[in-house]
Amino acid sequence: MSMFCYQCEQAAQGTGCTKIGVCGKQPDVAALQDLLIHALKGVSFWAHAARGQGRKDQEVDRFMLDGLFTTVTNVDFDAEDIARILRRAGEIKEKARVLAGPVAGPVPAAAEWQPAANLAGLVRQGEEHGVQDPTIDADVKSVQEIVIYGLKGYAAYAHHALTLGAESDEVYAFTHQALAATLDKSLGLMDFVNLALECGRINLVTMELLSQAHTGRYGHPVPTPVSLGTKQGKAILVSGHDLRMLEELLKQTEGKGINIYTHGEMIPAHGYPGLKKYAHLAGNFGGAWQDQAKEFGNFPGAIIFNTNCIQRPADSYKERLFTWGLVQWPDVKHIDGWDFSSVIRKAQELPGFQEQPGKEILVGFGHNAILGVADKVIAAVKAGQLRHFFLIGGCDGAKSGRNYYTEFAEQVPKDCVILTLACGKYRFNKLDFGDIGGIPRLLDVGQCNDAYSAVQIALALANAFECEVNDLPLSMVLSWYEQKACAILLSLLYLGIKDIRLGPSLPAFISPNILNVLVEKFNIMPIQTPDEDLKAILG
Ligand code: SF4
Ligand code: SF3
Repeated sequence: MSMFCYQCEQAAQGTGCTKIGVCGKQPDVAALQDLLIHALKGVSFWAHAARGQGRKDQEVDRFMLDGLFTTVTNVDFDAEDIARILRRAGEIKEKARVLAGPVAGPVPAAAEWQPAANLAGLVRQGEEHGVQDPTIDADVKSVQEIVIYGLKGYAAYAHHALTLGAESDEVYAFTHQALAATLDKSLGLMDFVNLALECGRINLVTMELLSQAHTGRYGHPVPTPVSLGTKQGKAILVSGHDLRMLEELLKQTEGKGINIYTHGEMIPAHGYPGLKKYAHLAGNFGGAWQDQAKEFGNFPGAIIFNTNCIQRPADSYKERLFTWGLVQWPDVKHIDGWDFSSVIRKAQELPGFQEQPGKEILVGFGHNAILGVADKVIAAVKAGQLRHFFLIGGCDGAKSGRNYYTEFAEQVPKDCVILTLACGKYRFNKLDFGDIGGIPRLLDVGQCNDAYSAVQIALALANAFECEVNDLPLSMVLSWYEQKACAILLSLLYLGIKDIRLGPSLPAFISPNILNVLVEKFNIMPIQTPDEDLKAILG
């Protein structure tokens, strides 16, 4: 059985995974995910038509977030679970069809799709609806996929926002419009280019919604030291991006002698007043996601994933591993809903940590915290003490070429400040960078979705210096891995940001012609060596 997937930076040979995913995705799961995208296009065909007549449905809209997020890299590896979502997609599509009523013109096959009766049948259907489609022009296909990956990316953020009770009709309307557009044979390249930029705008809307949901519930992040050491006591490790899930776990473990540790993209949680107030939010454990298999064996407690990036669990910790939300791995215990008692029981059975003091690193430099010291920052720039800002951020990953980001950060001259976000920061966030007149040289803005915060910082600086963002002494050196990074990149392009350096390699789904357009219009460029890039930026 073969497959084809090229949606992430790990795509085999830089072109696509064809036998098994480098991420561990099996061909049957790949086929089911392809079928899910096909099914979602069908749902959106009807939902978009219904919206044209002023009718919409909350269940249909919200289902789109679940469906799209399920297909993001390193989220759901469980064929049975995706089959369940597909059966649900069949029901939701019928609901949307009734909502739309009769439509003029041809009805595409995706809108007529019915789920096969069993898993094997669904896999066969999926194989007929793979990503590759020789009937579509290569450049159109490339931009269609860019749009779809952008949708997947912001669906993850919209999903987190919804967990906190925030949602936006604009996001749902665009999701349906864009997916329905991929079925419309009358549309051409420029239509999809415009949809891609609009996808970037909608991702900004979504990231803002999520940022407001986070700060509304937990307050604005404040600069906070995070311990890399351990506290005496039982332990639970939380990995992923979902702060609400962490909050519920903190509540349910209060006073039980269990300490909660953050992993990967959960580290910004320590900066939020509404989360740091829990004394048993003890510290951060391990590096970025790709190190989990070698690190989790050393964690003497229960471990739970609430979003990507999960990897094939090693036997050394599989039995104490849990998933929550949309994350699933075959034979790993899944928590449905908000009752974490089985995770707590597991932590209580395990030895936990001895006290081991460790280094502390600083988090919590969201836009509110940075803009709070904007006067100091601006004065330092005007006095020539602060020469340049570098935003070095994005996803981490397993490729050796990612050492670039460590070396780059180390080589940034002492009179420059580094802003960082997302899990790529683990390449350098434990190094000492010192400060410039009290301003730390490494400012951790937060999770990948806090790219919204970074944009706010850039806009405020541009305002203070009465210039455009592109004219600021600011350079973006980004790393990408999965589809949330695609959504963020589209947002930056929508904002007209130029000269972005992107690595460790360029996406396989960008066709040569589309790459030329990106280079011409936005001067986007692949990373070279830290030395060459720093020279090019600073002169
Ligand atoms: Fe390969 Fe990435 Fe697709 Fe996994 S998500 S199959 S690693 S391209
Ligand atoms: Fe990392 Fe998976 Fe993308 Fe939120 S945790 S940035 S890769």
